[in-house]
Amino acid sequence: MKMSVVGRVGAAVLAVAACGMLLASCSTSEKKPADGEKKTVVGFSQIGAESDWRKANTESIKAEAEKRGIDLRFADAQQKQENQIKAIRAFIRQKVDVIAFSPVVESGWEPVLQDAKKAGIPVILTDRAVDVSDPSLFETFIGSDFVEEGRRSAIWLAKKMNGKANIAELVGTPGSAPANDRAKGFREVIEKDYPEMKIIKSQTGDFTRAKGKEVMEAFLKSPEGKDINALYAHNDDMAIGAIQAIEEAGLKPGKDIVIVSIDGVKRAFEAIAEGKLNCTVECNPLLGPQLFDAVAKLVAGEKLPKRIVIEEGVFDETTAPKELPNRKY
Ligand code: GYE
Repeated sequence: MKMSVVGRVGAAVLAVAACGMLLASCSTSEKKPADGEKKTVVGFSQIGAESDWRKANTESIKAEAEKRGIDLRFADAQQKQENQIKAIRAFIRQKVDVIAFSPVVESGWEPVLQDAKKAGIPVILTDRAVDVSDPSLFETFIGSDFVEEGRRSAIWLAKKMNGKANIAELVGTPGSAPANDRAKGFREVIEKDYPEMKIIKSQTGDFTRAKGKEVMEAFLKSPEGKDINALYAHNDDMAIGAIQAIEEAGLKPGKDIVIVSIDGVKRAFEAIAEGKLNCTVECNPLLGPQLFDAVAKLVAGEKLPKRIVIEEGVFDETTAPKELPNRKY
């Protein structure tokens, strides 16, 4: 599009003004409360510490709360939904200003969310979604598009394998949004476009390194083990565990078995540099700033969009080395 000089100057002025407004609104929401001023109280129920992704996510949330002078009540559920429900009930009793949580599985949240609604406490979902019939039970869901991550993994792998592979799949925590959606997006692509890309083994490794290793060992020992030439792991930690199992079986990860996983944690970039992992599809855990921007808006009485999607990329042998030094998690 052509623009006159005046038009360009006008646009620049507008852009500067818009930036100024953005900065102004940022500085208000990021401002620490003055002495004696009431702090915003946020109850956050975290899933656990199952992966490097989760640890980076927790750090981001705690650091951002600290930076903004939020009174953060943080509870670690050790991977159990019942512990998350207990924590949310405790936040309701404490009359916190906002409840936020990352739901370990998708179903079973209706009763506790209704209690929060009755108490008039707004709820923000971070990272993982819930399956509820009443969308008014939460204000917004801030997180990645896991179906798209599954599609990206399949597209990358199909290209690398020239459309033909016997794939082993390490699935995330059963019933969790990322496990459901990453399985779905991957299948959607191979079923539509790549009839010779076949998933010959699929089992959960619960998003942990130890389980990823254990399940990969079992895959390799199974009758179909010798046919596996590709691995799709729903997160990097399971891929790292599987790499160990592949090496212990006398095979070369990254060569005999081509591996794609999701998250993009630093350890995955290192494994790509070592030639043991082939590709990581990014899933950004640094959700603290967006979470507390949303909290500030709720406290100010503003309405939030129902969905806040995180932008992310794909890194393989050709692009990962350049990104490694910049990696923050
Ligand atoms: O991919 C995995 C973690 O919910 C997106 O949970 C998150 C997933 C992430 O344990 O590493």
